[in-house]
Amino acid sequence: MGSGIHLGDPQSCCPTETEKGSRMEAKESVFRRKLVDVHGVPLFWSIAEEWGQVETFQAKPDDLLIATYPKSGTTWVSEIVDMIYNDGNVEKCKQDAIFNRVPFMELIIPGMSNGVAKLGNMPSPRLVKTHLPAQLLPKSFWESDCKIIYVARNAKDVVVSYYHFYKMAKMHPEPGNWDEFLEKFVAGEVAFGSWYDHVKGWWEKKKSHPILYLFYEDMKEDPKRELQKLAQFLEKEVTEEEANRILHHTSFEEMQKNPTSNYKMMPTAEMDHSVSPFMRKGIAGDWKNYFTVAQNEKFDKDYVDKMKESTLLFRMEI
Ligand code: PPS
Repeated sequence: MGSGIHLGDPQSCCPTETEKGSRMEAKESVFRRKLVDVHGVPLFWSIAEEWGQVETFQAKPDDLLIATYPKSGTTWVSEIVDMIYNDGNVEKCKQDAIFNRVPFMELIIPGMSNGVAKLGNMPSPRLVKTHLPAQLLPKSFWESDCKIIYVARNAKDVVVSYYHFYKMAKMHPEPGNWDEFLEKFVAGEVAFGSWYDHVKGWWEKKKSHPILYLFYEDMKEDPKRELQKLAQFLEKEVTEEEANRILHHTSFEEMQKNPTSNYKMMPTAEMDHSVSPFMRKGIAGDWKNYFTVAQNEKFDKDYVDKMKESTLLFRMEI
């Protein structure tokens, strides 16, 4: 199913004023649209329209999937894994933006981005990013027995990070104010659905599939230990010297100033860093600067209820 939205040929020169106007209109119409339900999960309208392409995505046995709920450390772990794959060679990793080295599989924005097509043109072994909940993952990943890394982050820091991201990344609907966004998050009415279902769903899948389940807070606490876990899972030798180089290159400070990892190579129309930078704070516990006492109490009460049947434990600070 096509969307019918065409942004024109980016190569063509000298558009007339009318063409310029209609391009702008088309561009604007891509953004800030309502989420659309796909099998019970709210997704960007264009992913929903092109769901057939995503569902039939052909994974290969040597694909490595990095799965996360949004704002949980996807970019961080992607950069670490890419460094491991490239034997700690910083220059190789700096050859392209992280969103090209680790394509976002299901992200389809007409005329702008198509993760399925991007991956189709990529040589193996491929690194693949997804935010899909486990039940929506294309079945070829399970059939091909792909290795999967899942990164989870505590819900309170996720919602704060997501609120800022909603404001700067225009594929999302308008977030409303902080209180309104928090309500939507708790109700699972945000892109990629319920955080609670996401982390629990992938935790369950771990029982039957090779999944390395990592926590953002553990990575903050002891990045070297978590790097070793990653290397072991990927069956890659990482020397002490390589490990130190990887840890330096993937520190928040380095990634924040690296244009190939800080998302500044993304068009401003899609992500406006002047509203809020993608690499915002990179800490655990920032939620304390946003939650009021009343919001926190309400959130905690609901959290206990939603997470009561799970053995998953999160640290809200370190
Ligand atoms: S996305 O858009 O869902 O793929 O975002 P994602 O990469 O999952 O999450 C973005 C948050 O991760 C922080 N980040 C880091 N924290 C610590 N160290 C490093 N190296 C690092 N890289 C990215 C980033 O700052 C976002 O969190 P907040 O809390 O907004 O700062």
